[in-house]
Amino acid sequence: MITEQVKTQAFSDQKPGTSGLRKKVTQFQQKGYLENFVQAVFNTIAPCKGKTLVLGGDGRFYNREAIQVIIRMAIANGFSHILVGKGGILSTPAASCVIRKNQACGGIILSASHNPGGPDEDFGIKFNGDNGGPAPEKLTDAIFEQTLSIEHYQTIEADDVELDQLGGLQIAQCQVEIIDPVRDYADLMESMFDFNSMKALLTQGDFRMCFDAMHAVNGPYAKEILEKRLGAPDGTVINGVPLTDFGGGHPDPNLVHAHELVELLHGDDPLDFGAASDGDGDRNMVLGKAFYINPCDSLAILTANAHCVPAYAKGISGVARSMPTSRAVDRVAEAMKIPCYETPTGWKFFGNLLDAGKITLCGEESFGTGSDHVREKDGLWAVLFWLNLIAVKKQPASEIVRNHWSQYGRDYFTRHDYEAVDSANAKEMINQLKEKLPYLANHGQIIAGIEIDSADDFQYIDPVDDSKTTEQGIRLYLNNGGRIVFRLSGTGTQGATLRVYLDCYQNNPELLELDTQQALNELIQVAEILADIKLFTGRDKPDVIT
Ligand code: VG1
Ligand code: CO
Repeated sequence: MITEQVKTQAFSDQKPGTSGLRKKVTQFQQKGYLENFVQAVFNTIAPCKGKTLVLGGDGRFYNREAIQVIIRMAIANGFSHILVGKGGILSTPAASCVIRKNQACGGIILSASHNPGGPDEDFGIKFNGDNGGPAPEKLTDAIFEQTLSIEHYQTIEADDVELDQLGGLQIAQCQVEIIDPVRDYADLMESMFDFNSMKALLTQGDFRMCFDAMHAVNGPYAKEILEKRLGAPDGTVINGVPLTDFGGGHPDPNLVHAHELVELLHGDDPLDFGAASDGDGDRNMVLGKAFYINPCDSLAILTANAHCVPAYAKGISGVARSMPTSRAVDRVAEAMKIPCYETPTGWKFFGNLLDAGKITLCGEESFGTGSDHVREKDGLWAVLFWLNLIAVKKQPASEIVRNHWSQYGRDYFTRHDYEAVDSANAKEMINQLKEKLPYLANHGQIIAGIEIDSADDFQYIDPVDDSKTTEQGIRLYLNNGGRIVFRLSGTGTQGATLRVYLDCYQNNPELLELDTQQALNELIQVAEILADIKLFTGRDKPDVIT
């Protein structure tokens, strides 16, 4: 085999964001664009000789082409073993599982997660390390450095590998193995949850559910686990075939984009339980009968009830949530006398805490929940966790949530997204807020009748390796128990996306069932007065409210 050194031009825009490098497909199709980034990854983790690499993606447009390019490059760079999901498919949590199970040095996951797919839409690539988790900032910074000065990449001349046939193929020093993308993951799930009780729930009573895979990667996983192993009726999984453009939709499991599912949980003959996951299978939305479960509440409830699940029956060591996530889980941790960590947005910040055994469960407001079983958030895992709770507690989802609120109080939470706004204006808005911080923090300002207790720009020092991450969002604490957070998204591919997070605690038993937007209305006013959102975004309302 002859390794080719291909001369290439560096690109200046390959800095990974919250979760890998995400760009328009057309950008990835530029000559050398994908190759440069992949070579930068290999240079950073070198030497690759003799190591195992896991490779797969969410099946979106350009997935298969990119996989062929990466296989050739991985062989040229000296890997001795490449594990590729059949059809180029691996959900993000399954990739994490496969990396860990096979002691791989890491994996490359091709996904832009919840962003739409197709020739004019988004593509993405991220590297996960040997713990199965997203590369920490040290590593993504080093990869970015490499992309700035790269001059060559290495590849070989070889035919495309047949991705749709299980089995191994020796190419030069490397064994390329096409693996079942579902089996290891499904086995792991079966080892963690009370499948007997769940099977009884799904087959013996009148409980009816639906899982919306949104034509994204989780279809085959959900069919195997829910329909085959747990015996749910055929058709329980809808939109179960992964499509390169996700059927034209946004594979983002929220009330706006998963409307087909939402309709099945309402109306004359609503189902008992519904769930959906995103493009790469790491996010989840869970719904009870005509009842929405906020992801912040979900994390708190899973924590409070973890003892009902065999994998956590012996207890949990601690929990973590991303900063913008509501403080509902903090209240549970306090009652359980376990530590609760507050991290910046993005799963990469949970890795050290999980590896060090400081936490067992963690989550984000953005429909991400997970545990130490892998090092990624895990959509189907969260759905199975809820089914396990419903089965053993013998209560509908809504009752589990209401009981939780009556015990701990309720943290009303909402996120307002202003998508694809002008980047300069968005930055200017955040800068203005930063300038106001010293004043807001010290002067007990009263805005729209609410006093501000404190304000800061969130920074995080990792308790395991002391690495410091700054400028992670402007947060304001109000003396009515409310909190407002402003930050710019790190996953968008067009302009800037402003996220405004609002939450407020309520423990008056009479006020636990309010409409969320109404409950948070005062805070919404304060956010507008403080930040001039309408002016800077040019929008009179958010594009997406979750
Ligand atoms: C968003 C979410 C964040 C999540 C990230 C990746 O990031 O807010 O909580 O970890 O997406 O999720 P941002 O920077 O756009 O706010 V996934 O499922 O898109 O990999
Ligand atoms: Co995702």
